[in-house]
Amino acid sequence: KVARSADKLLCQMKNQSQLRTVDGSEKPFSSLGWANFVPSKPLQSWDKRQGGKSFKTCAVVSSAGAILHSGLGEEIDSHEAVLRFNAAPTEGYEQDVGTKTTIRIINSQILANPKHEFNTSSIYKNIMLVAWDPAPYTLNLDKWFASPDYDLFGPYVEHRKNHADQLFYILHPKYLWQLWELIQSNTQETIQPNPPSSGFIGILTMMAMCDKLHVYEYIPSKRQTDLCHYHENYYDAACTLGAYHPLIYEKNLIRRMNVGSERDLRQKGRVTLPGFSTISC
Ligand code: NCC
Repeated sequence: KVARSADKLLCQMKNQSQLRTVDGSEKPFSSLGWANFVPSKPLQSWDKRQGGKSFKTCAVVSSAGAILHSGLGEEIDSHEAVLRFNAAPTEGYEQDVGTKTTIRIINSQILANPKHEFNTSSIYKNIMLVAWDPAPYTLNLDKWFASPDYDLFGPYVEHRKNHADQLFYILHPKYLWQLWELIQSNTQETIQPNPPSSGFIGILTMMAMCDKLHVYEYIPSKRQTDLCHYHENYYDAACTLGAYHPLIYEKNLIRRMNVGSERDLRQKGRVTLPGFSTISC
């Protein structure tokens, strides 16, 4: 039941993950007038399944230490869109991670913790931002609004008011738990109901928004290391294998969907995935 072929898996992902953001149509957001300050161009505008216009080629760049000394910068920059995570910088690491950033997926800590300087740091400017926070599994939006994991709502509203032109979305928790279900339904073990990592969320989001994508150093290459991030001198194997997030299961799933070669995986840490719009189920 659990061992599915790549095609079946891809179809399951395509059919059971509906890209969705907080758009102000539901309570409590509707009563608070959110419909007026979320971007008028929805994230679904890039999802061909929902009538949008997708990116042709995309790169997803994990923050893993193993990308150091990869020399992949130029290759990464050659994609139409590049997705990065949280506070991962490009400055000083251009040779290995590239210079281009089109979208950043940020968890709610980035918005809530002053150390990230969300309002002033240049890494969050002139790009598309997609934030997430793990709502209760029950999807009670009132509860979520009253007590998110880290307070992202205040900073989000503030940022929307000051930078109305910047595309900035909050993923709908329903979407996050759909992704979790996809991981669980393809895993023999029982997984804790903790949300997927930004990495998995970013990959699935890009499968909805791109015709083709390359994911770098999410599945470790031959450069695998305990160095947590390429930009930080901190060592912990859990960054790669997981503690809170069901990382090992996410990664198994992505590995099983890879349509690229084993050589690219080993040498570059590169997985190739088709966009949802290009697969017929
Ligand atoms: O570390 P983080 O993740 O920002 O990494 C982004 C994504 O890259 C992949 N990754 C990272 C390191 C590594 N050695 N191997 C990897 O495969 C993962 O897919 C990861 O999701 C997150 O997912 O949001 C996370 O965020 C950090 C932290 O909140 C932010 O970096 C902001 O400082 C979390 N760390 C802590 O809370 C201490 C991490 O658990 C998950």
